[in-house]
Amino acid sequence: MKRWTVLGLSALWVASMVFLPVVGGWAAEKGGKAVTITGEAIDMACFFAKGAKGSGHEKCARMCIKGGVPAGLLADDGKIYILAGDMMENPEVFQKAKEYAAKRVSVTGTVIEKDGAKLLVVQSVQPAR
Ligand SMILES: [Cu+2]
Repeated sequence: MKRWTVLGLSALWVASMVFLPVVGGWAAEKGGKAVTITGEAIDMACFFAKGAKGSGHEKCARMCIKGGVPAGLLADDGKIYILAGDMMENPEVFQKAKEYAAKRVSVTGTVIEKDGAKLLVVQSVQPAR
């Protein structure tokens, strides 16, 4: 990872820790409809910087996500979602989602779109068939 990427994503991560509880509560309040999206759990740093994904990148993806890089979902239709946890309702599921780095998963949750970015608030996650 390039240094600026690490710095930028670290800042994003810090911001996410501050705002996610608010976002999670907001999603629940709005009664957003849950959807299930299948794809690969990616580490956003390496994917954005060099398109890294797949089983050959699993070790790095695990390390990046464990180190605080945001986890994302590269959906089968090519769309990219930032994975977020509902820290008030369901924090352990988000932690579980991060363990699937570089694996195919089906994530159920609510999608919040803002200025072209898509956030997927994880309600449940399971290995994709
Ligand atoms: Cu990586």
